[in-house]
Amino acid sequence: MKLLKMCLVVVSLVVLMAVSNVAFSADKLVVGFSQIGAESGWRSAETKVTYQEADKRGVELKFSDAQQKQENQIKAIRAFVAQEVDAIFLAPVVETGWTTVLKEAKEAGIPVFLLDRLIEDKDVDLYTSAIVSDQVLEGRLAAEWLAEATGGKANIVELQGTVGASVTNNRKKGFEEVVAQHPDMKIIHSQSGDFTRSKGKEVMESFIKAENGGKNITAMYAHNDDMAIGAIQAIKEAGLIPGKDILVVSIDGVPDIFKAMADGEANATVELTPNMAGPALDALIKFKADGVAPPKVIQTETKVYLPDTAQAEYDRRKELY
Ligand code: GZL
Repeated sequence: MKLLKMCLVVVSLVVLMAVSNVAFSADKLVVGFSQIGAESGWRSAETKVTYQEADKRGVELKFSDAQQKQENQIKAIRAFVAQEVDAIFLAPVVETGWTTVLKEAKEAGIPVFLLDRLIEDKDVDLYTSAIVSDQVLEGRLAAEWLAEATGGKANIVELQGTVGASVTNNRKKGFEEVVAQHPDMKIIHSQSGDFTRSKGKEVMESFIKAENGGKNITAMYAHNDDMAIGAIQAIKEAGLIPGKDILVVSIDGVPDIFKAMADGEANATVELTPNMAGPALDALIKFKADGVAPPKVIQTETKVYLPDTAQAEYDRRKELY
């Protein structure tokens, strides 16, 4: 009899452990993150911060690097659907081409959160929330700084981000809106550098070549700091002084642009936080807990930084990136 009781106790304990384990594992959220790639310092920082934010919240992250290819992002999303993740985070490399695959995620009952870029308005019902900055404002602030710095008189060359990306269209739109208010500010060249340092340098070299060795260029506006850093190299190799002969304004706020500003080679940057995942995870956890949909857009902060705080900002940020 005693042996029977002992067996019953052991069996109950085993069952209890199994149930609690299932309950525990069921509590651990699993998020599939389709990341664009590692094209810039900012993008790599976003990935690093996403892992940190997921760890803080006990969320399991399944990560996919698309190497800037939309077809790889689409494959990753399908894989996440097949793995029945609790949610999908997507940084969409371009605005269009998502309808079919996001419908598959929706039909599977998996909420999609967009990070740092948007998709076309017609698909607005295919994602739960977008965590993005005000990218039009970023372009406006860059142009307002430049108008102030040049007294509203400048021949500007523009290094655009990835063709077809929402952020490229928005940063261009904001910048042009302000330039249009100043008859003596002109964008004399504008071309994509695809958000990379190497392409930014290459395109800037072509602008310099087309404009009398760069002597006709007053300022360079880059949609991100990495292209600006590549352009700075091209300006120096042309025998000109970046930050002086050609003013440099860009967006992101990565450590190396603060280093360039501290060295007098860049003039202004508009900060973009790499922490899009924190607000996204908080919205997801709340959504899972109470079923209340988060706002369609969760907007992150924007701030302009100038050389006066550059060294301190560089010292502070170099650990974070
Ligand atoms: C902007 C983000 C951009 C960064 C670049 O939200 O999508 O992509 O500004 C990155 O550095 O390549």
